Amino acid sequence: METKNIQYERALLAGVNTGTDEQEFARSMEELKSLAKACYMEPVAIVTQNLEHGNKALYVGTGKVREIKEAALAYDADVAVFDDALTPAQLSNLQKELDMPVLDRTTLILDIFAIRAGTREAKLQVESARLKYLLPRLVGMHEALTRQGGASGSMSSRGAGEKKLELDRRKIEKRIAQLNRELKEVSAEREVQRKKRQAARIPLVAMVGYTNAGKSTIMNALVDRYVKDDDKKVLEKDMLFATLDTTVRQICTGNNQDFLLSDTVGFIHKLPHSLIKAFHATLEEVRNADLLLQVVNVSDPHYKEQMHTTEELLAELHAAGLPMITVYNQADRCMDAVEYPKRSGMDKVFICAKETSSLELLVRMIWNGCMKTMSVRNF
Ligand SMILES: Nc1nc2c(ncn2[C@@H]2O[C@H](COP(=O)(O)OP(=O)(O)OP(=O)(O)O)[C@@H](O)[C@H]2O)c(=O)[nH]1
Ligand SMILES: [Mg+2]
Repeated sequence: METKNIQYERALLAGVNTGTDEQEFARSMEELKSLAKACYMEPVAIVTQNLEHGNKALYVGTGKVREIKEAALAYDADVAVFDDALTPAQLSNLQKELDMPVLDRTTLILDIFAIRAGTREAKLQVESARLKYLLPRLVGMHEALTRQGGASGSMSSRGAGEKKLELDRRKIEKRIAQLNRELKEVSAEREVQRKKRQAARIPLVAMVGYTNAGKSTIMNALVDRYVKDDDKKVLEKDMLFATLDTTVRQICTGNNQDFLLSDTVGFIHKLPHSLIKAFHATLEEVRNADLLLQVVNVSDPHYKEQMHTTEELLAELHAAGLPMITVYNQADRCMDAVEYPKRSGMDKVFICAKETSSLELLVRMIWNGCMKTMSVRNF
C-alpha cells in the first residue's frame, strides 16, 4: 500500500469497561490501537474508565471528559478515538466538550474498509455502510470530517467526508438508494454464478474466521498445490482486513473429489452492524455453504475470544447451524508438528498453512466433511 506523504494524526484512545473482565477489555483497547494505526494514526495516550453503564450523554463520566481533555493537551493529540460505537448525541456532546475531532471504533473500521475496498461490489458496500452511519451523525461528524491531516485515504480527505457533507440529507438518502440499486444488480450477477455452481453439484466449502487468522494463506496454499495457477491467488498479508471480497476457487484434488473453496472478509470484535448488513451479499456464500471451515490463529493468546466473536457473527448471519470444521491454523508458531495429528479430531484439525502434510490432512478432512453433509442432504 502507498505510504508516502502520509501525515500521521496523533490519537488519544479512550474506552469504557462496562463489566467485561480486565483481560478482555485490555484486548479490545489493544485492537483499537491496531485499528488506529491501520488508519494512519499514531496512538499517543490511552484513557480508560470502569463504569457500570456507559454514560448516555458523554459515553464516559463527566470527570473523565476533563481528564481526556487534559491528556489530549498534554500529549498534543489531534483526534480522540473511542472504543465503542458512539450515539449521535454522544458524538456531538463529546465534540463540544473536548473541542477536538472525535471518532469511534466503527468509523475506524469503516475507514479501513474504504481504504482496502478494491472491487466494485466492495466499494458500493462500504460507501453504503459509511453513509448510513454518517446520516444521523451529520452534525457531530462535521468537525471530525473536516479535520486537517490524516491519510490521503482517510475519511477526511478521501472526499467521502467533506464532499458528502456539502450535500444535504436528502441527497445522501438518494445516494444510498442508488447504491442499493447498484448492489442489487451485482447481487443478481452473484446469484447467477451461484446457480451455475449449484447445478454443477460441487460442494461449497466456506472459510470464515477472525481477521488475520490465515484464511487467504490457506486458499493460496491449496491453489498452489491443486490448481497451479498463480492468477487464481488472493492477497494474504499480516494486516487487519486484508480481504474484503469473496473469492471462490475450484480445488481439484482429483478422484472426483473437487470442491469449491471460498475466502471472505474476516471478522472482528464489535464489527459494526451497518457493515454486516452492507456485506450481506459478500457473505451470502457463507450461508449457502455445504461446509464451513472456521479458521483460527491458534497461536494468538486471544484465540478463544476470537472464536466466540466469529460464532456470534455466524449466528447473526444465520449460518450458525451449518456443519463446521475448526481449523486451528498457525500451529507452527506455538507447538511441535508431531502434536498436530494427536490434537486433531473429527471436526477439528491443527495445521500450518505453509506445510504440505497439513494441507493434505486438511483436504482429507474437508472431503470427509463434504461427504457427510452430502449424504444427509442426498446431494
Ligand atoms: N507462521 C504462520 N504464519 C501464517 C500461517 N497462516 C497464515 N500466516 C500468516 O498470517 C498473516 C495473515 O494471513 P492472511 O491469510 O492474510 O489472513 P486472513 O485470515 O486472510 O486475514 P483477513 O483477510 O484480514 O481476514 C500472513 O502474514 C500470513 O503469512 C501459518 O500457518 N503459519
Ligand atoms: Mg484474507
